[in-house]
Amino acid sequence: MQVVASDIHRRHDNVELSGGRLASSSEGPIRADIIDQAVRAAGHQVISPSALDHDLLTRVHTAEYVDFLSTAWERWNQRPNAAPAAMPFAWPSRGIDPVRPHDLVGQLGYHSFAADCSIVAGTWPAVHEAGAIAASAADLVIAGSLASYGLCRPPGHHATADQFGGYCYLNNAAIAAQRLRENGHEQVAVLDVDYHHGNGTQSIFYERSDVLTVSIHADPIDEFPWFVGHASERGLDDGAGWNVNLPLTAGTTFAGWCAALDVALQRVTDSSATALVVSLGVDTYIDDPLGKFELTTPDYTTMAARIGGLGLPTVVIQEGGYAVDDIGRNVAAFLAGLA
Ligand code: SP5
Ligand code: ZN
Repeated sequence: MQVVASDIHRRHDNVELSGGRLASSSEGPIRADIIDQAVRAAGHQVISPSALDHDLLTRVHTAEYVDFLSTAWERWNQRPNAAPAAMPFAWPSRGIDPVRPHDLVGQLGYHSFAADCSIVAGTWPAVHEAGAIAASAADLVIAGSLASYGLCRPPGHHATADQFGGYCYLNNAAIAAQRLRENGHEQVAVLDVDYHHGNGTQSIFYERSDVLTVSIHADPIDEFPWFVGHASERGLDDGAGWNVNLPLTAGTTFAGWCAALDVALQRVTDSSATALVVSLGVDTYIDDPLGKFELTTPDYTTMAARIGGLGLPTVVIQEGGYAVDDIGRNVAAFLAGLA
């Protein structure tokens, strides 16, 4: 399978607020480096991305947000005694439509929903490159490949049209889906198998019927992103019926997970999609430090074979997965099942 990857991700190496302390992020450069090694060892061909089309980016994210993200570090670093990571400490109040503040710190809160993310000097180049990787992976499928894999880092599925959070800044899977939509695929489906709910992808396509969004994830009543991801969220207006959430409880094994996959695959089939984007998080792994599901390495091969059984051209986009010792073999196991 063709893999799109880049070393530029290494420039994004930041901190997160975790358990009341600032700590080195669980979403570190080592993740993508280990995946890169594993896919090369498995014999996949690795290519570099093409330049990202700025207009495509601003059809997924607001121009205001893209402008904010691309300049936030520079603006932060001009402040006296600037810390090495830009972070918000206040967010919009519930029930009040927020006015966008002028001040950078206010804008950091306006454009985010969680403090597991911070912006460092290399964040923008890395997140922009991840977006380019997603678009290029979609281009491979548009050009006729049956499957491609975008080794995106940082991940993207939590990022909404104008907010970062959950280690995500630009929504790579949404960029891939939008690219497919604009190049011959009238109906696209996004299947999110990351442990966490894909709130950003849901939000971006919530009022659209041309992109079906389906997410299998830990029930937000017990897990990040806490406030979104319930089964009752089904889409709005034109998008009514075009979002499917399949929340599962802690301790879910592959058998339980597969029951949700059956529902997800049936809905994708019913949508008449001609192309599929998979948001591949391997934080469903039994030893993942952030997740509480119990999938094993061979389960990823079975999962991918079942997804491949749809017979749809498929763009796989890397999302989470924090058991770094096993992340390479878990991703390789998935790609082997799809091939
Ligand atoms: C893409 C993705 O999987 N994002 C997940 C974001 C979850 N962020 C909050 C996690 C808080 C866990 N803090 C414990 C860190 C242990 N090193
Ligand atoms: Zn996750």
